[in-house]
Amino acid sequence: MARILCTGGAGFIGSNFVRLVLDNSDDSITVLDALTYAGNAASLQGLDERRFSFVRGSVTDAALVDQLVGSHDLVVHFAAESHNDNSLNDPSPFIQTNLVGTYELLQAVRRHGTRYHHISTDEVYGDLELDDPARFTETTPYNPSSPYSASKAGSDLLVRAWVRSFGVRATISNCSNNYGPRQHIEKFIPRQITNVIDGIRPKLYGAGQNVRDWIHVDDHNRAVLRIVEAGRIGETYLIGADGELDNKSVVELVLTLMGQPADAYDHVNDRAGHDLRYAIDSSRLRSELGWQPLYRDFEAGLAATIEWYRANQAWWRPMKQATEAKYAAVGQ
Ligand code: NAD
Ligand code: TDX
Repeated sequence: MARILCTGGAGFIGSNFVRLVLDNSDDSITVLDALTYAGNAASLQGLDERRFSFVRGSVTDAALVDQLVGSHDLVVHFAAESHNDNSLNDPSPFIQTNLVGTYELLQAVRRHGTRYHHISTDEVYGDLELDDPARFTETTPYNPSSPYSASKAGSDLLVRAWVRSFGVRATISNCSNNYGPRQHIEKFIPRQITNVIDGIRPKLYGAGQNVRDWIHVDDHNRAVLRIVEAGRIGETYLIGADGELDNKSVVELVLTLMGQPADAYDHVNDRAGHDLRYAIDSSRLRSELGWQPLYRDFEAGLAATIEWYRANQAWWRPMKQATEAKYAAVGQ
């Protein structure tokens, strides 16, 4: 029975992680979350309070972080500013949360000797050409494109340095694009689903050729648990489910599954510095730790996600207008 400190647990991946752990173990979880625009307390409603508690605060608050890390056995660090488009408009919170926040956590786990798992992204590797047979591996050089991915790359490198220089017991995982329930509607898939529900045409950046490597959020979180359980200290594991698809195909599939003509979308301004393609080679995770994705049918996973947004309009509706207004201001 471990006491887990989960940062960013009111966000998309973190809230699904909390539910997975509570449903499948006897562990207890404390969520530390600042409830920024991206955090949603409703994502944590109805959990068993004997094994779950919530602390509102920032990972940049050194005293709070030290106190919480000192009373837990394991830290899983999800908290981040996570949206590329926001990082292009204002990089400042990305530097604070992703770099300074990770630094404070590392200092605390160093003082207390606490096991630490660092959640990161495939975006630290930059992008691949559309016709490149290569995929990212654990030894691909870092080459981030946006302020978001640069801040995540920097935070990964802090972890590596704290392992090597201070003997911190840490692992890192870099995952590809997640989809599933409770994802903020600023992100690609839930934005288009909620647009269609609201009678707004989906918005495709540029020509829509960009490729993302989709994985269901529960498959990501099951991999994280496996790494925490059996991963080698100091190692990096790439998490991916062989889910490469271009954005145009994803929009067409959303429209078709929602009973609309497949071409009922608009092309809008492209993202500055838009990464072309991500693709993960997750051989290490599969061969060393025996992980495999359970969600192998993207269309079925997407259909279930659409159902979740249809059934949970109270969860996302309060943020819809402000989210679309922010995009409209930059022609997206
Ligand atoms: P999210 O934006 O949905 O959630 C982030 C959470 O962190 C929110 O609840 C927010 O309130 C909280 N937070 C932000 N700043 C904080 C601070 N200073 N202190 C405490 N809490 C703070 O993000 P997500 O999509 O769930 O991503 C979680 C993690 O997974 C991030 O580290 C991200 O880089 C990584 N990741 C995401 C994806 C993806 O496809 N979404 C893929 C790979 C890796
Ligand atoms: O309206 C849109 N139209 C569109 O074409 C939006 C919001 C996005 N896009 C494109 C941009 C990307 O090519 O869709 C793709 C996915 O966009 P996002 O959902 O913003 O994700 P991405 O930028 O790929 O980053 C995501 O995966 C890696 C997460 O947001 C990151 O946190 C994670 O690290």
